[in-house]
Amino acid sequence: MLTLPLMNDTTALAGRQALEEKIRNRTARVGIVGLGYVGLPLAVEFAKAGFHVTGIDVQPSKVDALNRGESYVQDIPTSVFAPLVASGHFHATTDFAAVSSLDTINICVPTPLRKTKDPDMSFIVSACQEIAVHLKPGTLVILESTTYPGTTDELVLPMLEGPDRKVGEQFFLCFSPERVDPGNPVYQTVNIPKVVGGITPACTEIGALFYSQALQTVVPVSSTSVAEMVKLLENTFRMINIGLVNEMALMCDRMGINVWEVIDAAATKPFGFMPFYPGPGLGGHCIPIDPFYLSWKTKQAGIEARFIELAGYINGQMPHFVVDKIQNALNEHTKPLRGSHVHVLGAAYKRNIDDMRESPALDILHLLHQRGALVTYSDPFVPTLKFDGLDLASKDALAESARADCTVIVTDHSSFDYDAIAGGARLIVDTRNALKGRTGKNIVRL
Ligand code: SAJ
Repeated sequence: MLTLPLMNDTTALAGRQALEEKIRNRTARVGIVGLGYVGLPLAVEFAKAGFHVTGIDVQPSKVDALNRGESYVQDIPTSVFAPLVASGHFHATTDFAAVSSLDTINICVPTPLRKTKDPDMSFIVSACQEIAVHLKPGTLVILESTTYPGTTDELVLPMLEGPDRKVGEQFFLCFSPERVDPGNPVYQTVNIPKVVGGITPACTEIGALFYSQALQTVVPVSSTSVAEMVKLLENTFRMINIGLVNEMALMCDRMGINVWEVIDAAATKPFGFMPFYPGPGLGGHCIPIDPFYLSWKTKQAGIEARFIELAGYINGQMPHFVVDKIQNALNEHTKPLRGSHVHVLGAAYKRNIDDMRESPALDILHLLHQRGALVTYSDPFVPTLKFDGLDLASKDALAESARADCTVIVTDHSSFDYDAIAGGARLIVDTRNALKGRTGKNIVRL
């Protein structure tokens, strides 16, 4: 007489084989939860590969725009997206009941930090609560949101597993770090190697099979924790090296050495060195945030992430350093900061994009305003700005720089005419070396 476990094994194997077949012949119904700068490009790649993709988002305005064939993500032109909607390869909904008809689900929701620098897992938890209600047997679930090692195993798995839903048998669970670099002209979702690790070997194999249908390179790893840690190493590496060069900038400033020249010369070393550049602070939704997911978790494991804490402190000090530099530069022109007109060039957190998240420009504008300066700004990607109760509109860069007592380059958008600006500005503080080798009594560099 067959015992139940054998029966279950057979059923589970059949379920796995059925899912693999649907993935291979691209009849699997793909679901993407969270249609932002990560989820939408991923949805587009699978729709392009011939899958039927259902996007699920909690914001009706996003769902409505997408169902009209309109893309709001910089890297996905509407001209590319609209045909996928028209052909029926993509549709969006706010209704998680759609999960019951899906074979694969990628979770691409935000993982911000709370004010206390603790991870905010609320987006992942609410997505998993909704998925758990509708998840059908034989489904592949992949978490992509950047998070601390152990999240998939300790938080997501218990929310999805149940008495008749065992991971690796009745459903499959992986972690795969998102590596989207918004605005990158060379690396986009399709050609960025995709790391994926599962709770069980079967999960990893199915996760790798899934991504290989739409993406060029897949990198399977042995567990979800390894995959979670890969992403944190990548971005912690970046954050700490930026902290290092920012500290070098502080040292060089004190010693009267041009840090930009030092870095450019060091970068001639063809091995064993990778240039990073000082700046006005650390912005964005990844680099300033992700490392603190790691340090929060390591604290629980009883080990201090000292490099992360130190780099976080140094990077966090850069806006103050920049405003002190502005104040000292004005002082050299016998002008107090209070009452002086300071014009900020560039508000977004990095060049040639419109993203304001964690932008150091906001810290600099706040500090200038707090110290009594009259602040204006120019940013072709950011038409209006609200801070400290002020409601500013972007001004013409050339005209306003010529009027201001001091102009400060905070974000070096390519569209600024730096020669003309430097030629017309009374005083210019360059925090990005945007003026390169240009010299002049009116130019002060970080
Ligand atoms: N920054 C510096 N000095 C540097 C590099 C960056 O001050 O040498 C500043 C930027 O101005 C910005 C912040 O750091 O304020 C973050 O810049 P970023 O170039 O790291 O750009 P992000 O935030 O878009 O980071 C993304 C990340 N991608 C993912 O997490 C998937 C990161 O892993 C990429 O390495 C990075 O893009 C990239 O290389 O452009």
